[in-house]
Amino acid sequence: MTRAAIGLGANLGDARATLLAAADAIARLPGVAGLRLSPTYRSAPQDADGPDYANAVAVVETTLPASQLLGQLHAVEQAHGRERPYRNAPRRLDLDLLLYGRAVIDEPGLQVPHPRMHRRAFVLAPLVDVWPDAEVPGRGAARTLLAAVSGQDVERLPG
Ligand code: PH2
Ligand code: MG
Ligand code: MG
Repeated sequence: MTRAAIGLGANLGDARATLLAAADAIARLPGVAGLRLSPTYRSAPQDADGPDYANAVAVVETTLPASQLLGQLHAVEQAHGRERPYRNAPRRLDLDLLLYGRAVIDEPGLQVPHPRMHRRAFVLAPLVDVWPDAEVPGRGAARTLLAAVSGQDVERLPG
């Protein structure tokens, strides 16, 4: 079993409902167990445009290899009508494989840890909620990284 962290994001449609439905779909994947979902956060798009985002992080235990887990995440994105008209376009659902244990993977289409997660409060805040001692290989403790980006505007939504 490997512990993996998955970033969920959406800024089109009923973003919060989509994140919950996506987490449910991930929890039901064969080879995935014990999903824990963070609270949802609202933030302005970073390096992107469009409406504000809803973001959350799910932590799972999985027997799937990282590449297969990513393939399954892409299938869940597709099932929620994900389109990719241009890079960082507004989207109904974005699922990113953030961490896969302590693995460092750099293959076309599969980079773990996610190459920009260490500087994004909208990833680190929900990650620390569900995996307080998470380590980002090569970058350090998620909690320390979060403190370094505390100036970013992210708001934890109630409920
Ligand atoms: N995702 C991006 C680019 N910018 N900004 C926020 N606030 N939330 C995101 O999920 C996000 C983003 C590319 O995936
Ligand atoms: Mg993303
Ligand atoms: Mg993505």
